[in-house]
Amino acid sequence: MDLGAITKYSALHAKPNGLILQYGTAGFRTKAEHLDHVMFRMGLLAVLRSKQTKSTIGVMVTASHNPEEDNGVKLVDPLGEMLAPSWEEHATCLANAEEQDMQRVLIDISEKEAVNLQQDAFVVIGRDTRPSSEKLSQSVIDGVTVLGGQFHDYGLLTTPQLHYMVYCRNTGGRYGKATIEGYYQKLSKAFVELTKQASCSGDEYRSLKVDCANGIGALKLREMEHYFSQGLSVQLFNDGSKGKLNHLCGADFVKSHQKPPQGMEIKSNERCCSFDGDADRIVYYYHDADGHFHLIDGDKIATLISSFLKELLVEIGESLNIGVVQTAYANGSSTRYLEEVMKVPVYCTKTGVKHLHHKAQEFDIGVYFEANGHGTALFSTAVEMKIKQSAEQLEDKKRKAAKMLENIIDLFNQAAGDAISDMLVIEAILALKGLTVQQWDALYTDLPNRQLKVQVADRRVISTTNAERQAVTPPGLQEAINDLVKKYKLSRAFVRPSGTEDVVRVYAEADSQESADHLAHEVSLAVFQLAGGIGERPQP
Ligand code: G16
Repeated sequence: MDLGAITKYSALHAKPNGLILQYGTAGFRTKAEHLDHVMFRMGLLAVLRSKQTKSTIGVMVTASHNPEEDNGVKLVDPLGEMLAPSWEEHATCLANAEEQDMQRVLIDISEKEAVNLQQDAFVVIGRDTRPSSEKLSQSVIDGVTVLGGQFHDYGLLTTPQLHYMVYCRNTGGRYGKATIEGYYQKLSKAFVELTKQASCSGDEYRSLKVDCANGIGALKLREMEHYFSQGLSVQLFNDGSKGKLNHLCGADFVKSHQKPPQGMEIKSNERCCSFDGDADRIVYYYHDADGHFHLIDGDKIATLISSFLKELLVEIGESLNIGVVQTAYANGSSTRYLEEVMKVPVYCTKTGVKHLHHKAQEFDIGVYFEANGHGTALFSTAVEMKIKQSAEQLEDKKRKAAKMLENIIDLFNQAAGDAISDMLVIEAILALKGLTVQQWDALYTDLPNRQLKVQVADRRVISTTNAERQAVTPPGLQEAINDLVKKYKLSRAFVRPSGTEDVVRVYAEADSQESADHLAHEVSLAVFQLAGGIGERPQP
């Protein structure tokens, strides 16, 4: 380690005095102007992690669903997963070290993690379309090079594409080719193979409107569309040509406001979807004949996918264990439907893909989705091998189902939730099953719900337990929520500090929209009073 060079370069990426940041739900996120030092230091950390794991590590510069002025960074571990928890702690220590302590912290991490500093390191970097991203990714590169790491800068990528690249590189190409072409070809080939089997391939199944949140998803979908156009034609909206990133559009806006994005004209019963700013989330929606808006969120996506996978397994004659993983935000109706109608075990974890992904790995087939549209399906290596064999050996009808499953496995991005990959999976399933968007929506009826945000002086005063469904601190808050919930039928509410924005999130559901709205508002007031609310009191 050339400590002199590190000190010299670090001074060029100096930390603002007193700024403390936390590696949160999906890495560091805050105003872009506060992140230069964090980027440089994450470049350093990625090199150490690469040396330790003897693998390629990814660094993604994005703040996903956050406003355009924000930015963020997260590290991607060898198999395309989120960074291991102990390294998240190192990331927080390194990002917050004052200049004079940087060297000591770097040495401490290397010693604690037994990093062989002589080992080579390789880091791949991707970034979203935010105006600040290019310069910030250059700071990551500075960090990588000053510690002697090699790197490949992929430039503009969706977050899940970077996860895919890391996974491919560390599995000797078995998962796919670590190029953007490789990604397009792998997914499109599987999609076209699947849709060829669909008996319902009329216009209704062939066209889809996509709101790209004015983000990277538009660029990448445009590059990719001709690869799969045989099976699907996409019409892009909010493609970044005029609007602001995530502003009044995108998956987070549509899900939290329960209304369509601006900039998209929707005819009745037309199938539409929205990506978020870095294309790792997707939600679907449509307007019915009476002009009512219907949202199909991550819970219904998980239901569609897991029921299709279950049907294929029955046809093949395999009894494998499928599990569905959700978070506290999952609509009560979805959990009930999965458990009682589909007879699939459902598990609840804390918010954050890393928690869901980890749990889903426990099953032969693990389907995980957050209600906000972030998710994918994971298949164990044994399952993948078994299905490949079945696709070659079984007799006709079973072989066809096994072949389908083989293609579905290829179509999922198993490294991370991926809006493009999920969109193609959903479109293929709808076409194969001959389901309209209304029929899909009718699987069950969501309980009316509402999500709100509350500003407090320090959101860390709220701590939770039981997969974030209960507040432990501040004292009295959970009791207040319990009392409020009792006032409404079929109701449930919880609060948790966001890991990506400086807010406390409030979720409530009940038997009517009015009740859900009231309950969410009352819980917001309780948070404001008991957890140090700042600014204006929450308004109904
Ligand atoms: C990130 C995480 C998601 C999480 C979301 C909101 O999404 O990857 O798992 O649901 O933040 O997290 P929080 O409620 O803690 O702010 P994205 O799409 O912004 O990367």
